[in-house]
Amino acid sequence: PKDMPKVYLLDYVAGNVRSLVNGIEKVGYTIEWIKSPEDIEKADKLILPGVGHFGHCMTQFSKAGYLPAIRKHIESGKPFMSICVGLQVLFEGSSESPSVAGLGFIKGHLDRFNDSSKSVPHIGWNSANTDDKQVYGLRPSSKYYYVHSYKVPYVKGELEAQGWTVATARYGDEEFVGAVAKGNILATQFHPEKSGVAGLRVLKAFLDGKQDSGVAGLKAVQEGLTRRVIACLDVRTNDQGDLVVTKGDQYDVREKGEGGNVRNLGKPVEMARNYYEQGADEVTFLNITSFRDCPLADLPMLEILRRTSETVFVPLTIGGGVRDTTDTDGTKVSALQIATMYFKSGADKVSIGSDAVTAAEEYYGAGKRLSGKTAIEQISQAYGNQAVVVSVDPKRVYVSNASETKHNTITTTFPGPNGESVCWYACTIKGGRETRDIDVVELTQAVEAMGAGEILLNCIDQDGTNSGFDFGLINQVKGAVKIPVIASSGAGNPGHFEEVFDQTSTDAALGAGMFHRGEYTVKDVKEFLEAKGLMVRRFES
Ligand code: 1PR
Repeated sequence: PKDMPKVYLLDYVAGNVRSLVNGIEKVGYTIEWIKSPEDIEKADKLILPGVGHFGHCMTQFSKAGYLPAIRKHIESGKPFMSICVGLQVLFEGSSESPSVAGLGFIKGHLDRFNDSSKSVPHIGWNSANTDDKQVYGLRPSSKYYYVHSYKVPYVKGELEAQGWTVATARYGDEEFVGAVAKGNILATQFHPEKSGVAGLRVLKAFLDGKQDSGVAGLKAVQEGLTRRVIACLDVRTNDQGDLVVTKGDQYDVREKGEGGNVRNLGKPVEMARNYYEQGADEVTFLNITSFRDCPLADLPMLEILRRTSETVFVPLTIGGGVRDTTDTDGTKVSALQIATMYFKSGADKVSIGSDAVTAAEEYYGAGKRLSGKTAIEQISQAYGNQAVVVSVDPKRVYVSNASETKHNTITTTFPGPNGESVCWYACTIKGGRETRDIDVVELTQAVEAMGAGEILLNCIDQDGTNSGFDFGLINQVKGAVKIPVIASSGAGNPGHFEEVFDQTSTDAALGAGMFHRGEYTVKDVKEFLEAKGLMVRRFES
């Protein structure tokens, strides 16, 4: 695409910039990477992608000598856009890194969301409400994808007095800045490249220089964070060697009967795209075999991510095999290196299963001391907590009463084989094949301390049963941690999604089999929730 107009992107970030590149190309522009401060002078339109930590981001800029060139670009009046941490560094400072000064283009400081009554990080689809102003394609009826723990509190009139137009969002009782614009500058706390068609519209409006292209004069139809609905694809090679989407019953993915084949429910890239077009708020791929016989650089999952991120503009999570390992040629490869390959290929988050359980056991073994060496710690330090999901595969262990075990028990509505009503949830590894002596409360608290940003909470007993989620399990984990929890396993119809949002305080809900078998679409679920008065993001085309 040589004849397309160019956009310059600063090449400093870790994290997923592939989606931003894909988004920019999708709206008709081409990318040029800035590799040194001198390159910035060549830029007409400059974009600062932003992922991760405030202090880390500022330090990277200043070490590489970018700060004067960025300032000069902004002051020259040439188009400048910054995203997420890119917005944050335009302010004076952040409580995330109190000793590091921001660029100070905008007066104000960031602080952390209050987690006393809500999950932090703030993850999901929220508004960017511009009131009576038009701002680069923003619409009050649209929702945009946010993922962050720190925010600029919104105080009416303060930024406006400095000449900024502000778009706001609300999380619980906190109102914060979703986007700001003035003259040549647009900065968004949300990720336009992950916000579906609504986000691409903002990118295009910026690149086309159409500041006054939004919809004004309306209040956001409904303010606040929407109910997140996630589609999950378990992927593995079948007996013919093809990579297929499969789905187990209680983790058994083979057809019943003699010589049962691995269930083949379709092709990963096509299915992900369908779910995106039905309105899935995120798509998760779990590589449930680890493709051990192939060099890591050729992992088939990498190609799946690259192709999916070309057409799916919502967050992508990839799990399976994220751990320190040895490559086919004998070289050692760290979990962080594997995660890096996934992020470069278009993933926004990696999900860690078995390795998280082992790490938690070691954490308790060492008297709750962090080693700094676990995959969770290393990946969250490099890419931010929001990039690390821990996938939990628990199984019920029934006891006749709570005093029989040292583990955290609940009273369950699913009676045991001898009519027991008390159980604890044992964590498993290796796809449920091995049960460990650690419960879900212990595990999730340990991984939260290590820096995990979200919990993907499966339940082996419910998986593939289409009989609904395990509310007792979900509430037990929600009561144990502050990070968001995704409820998984057992969804069989749209009503189950309504129930889980009603009966638990889960932050998101995930379905697999009911979508793959074509029984219901993601759109059916969203429409059902909306009819019941729950706020959802509608797919825009
Ligand atoms: O241990 O870091 O290599 O990660 C392996 C990952 O693969 C883990 O996230 C683990 O949950 C997953 N996994 C391993 N084996 C299986 C299997 O099914 N044999 N699948 C498996 C887990 C469970 C859910 C499923 C929900 C919803 N899949 O993700 O999608 O239960 O299903 P439903 O709505 O149809 O009930 P590592």
